Amino acid sequence: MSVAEVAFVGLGSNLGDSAAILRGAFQALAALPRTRLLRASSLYRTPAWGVTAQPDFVNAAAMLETTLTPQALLTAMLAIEREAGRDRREDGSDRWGPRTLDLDLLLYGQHSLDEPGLRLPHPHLHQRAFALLPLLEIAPDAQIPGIGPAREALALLEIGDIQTLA
Ligand code: PH2
Ligand code: MG
Ligand code: MG
Repeated sequence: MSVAEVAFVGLGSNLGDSAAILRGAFQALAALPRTRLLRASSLYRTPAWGVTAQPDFVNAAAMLETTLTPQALLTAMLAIEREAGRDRREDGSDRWGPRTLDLDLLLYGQHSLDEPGLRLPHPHLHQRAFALLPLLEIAPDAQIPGIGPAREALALLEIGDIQTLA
């Protein structure tokens, strides 16, 4: 039996009823084996980052305690994405495009990992206000391995027009 770790998952959606999809995703994360949902952030409306010519996203973050390995947790997250109707193209050409549900493993304890399909901490976390803002809501002292305090990473960014959903 592996030790329990605290992991953070970033949730995002910009296709369909994104708020309802994210609420369903929190429930699905809470129902994972060997996993407890410790905290769920508010939902945030955020302008698309990267490929900007697409609808606004709804983003959020979840704090989990889990004894799943990061690989097993990621596999379970991909199944939740599929359940929510996420249709990944074989060639990955929709990687930055609109999606019903995107679950990203942001942090897994203080582990660093570089495997195909699984990099920890999430390689873009420190550059993305849409991920850092919900993360800091539920974990104000979060540390990003190799980077530093999440709070300091956010302070370097342009937050832009991010709003909490009522
Ligand atoms: N996800 C992306 C690319 N751009 N922008 C926002 N605001 N929110 C996201 O979740 C997001 C994005 C790739 O996964
Ligand atoms: Mg993503
Ligand atoms: Mg993803």
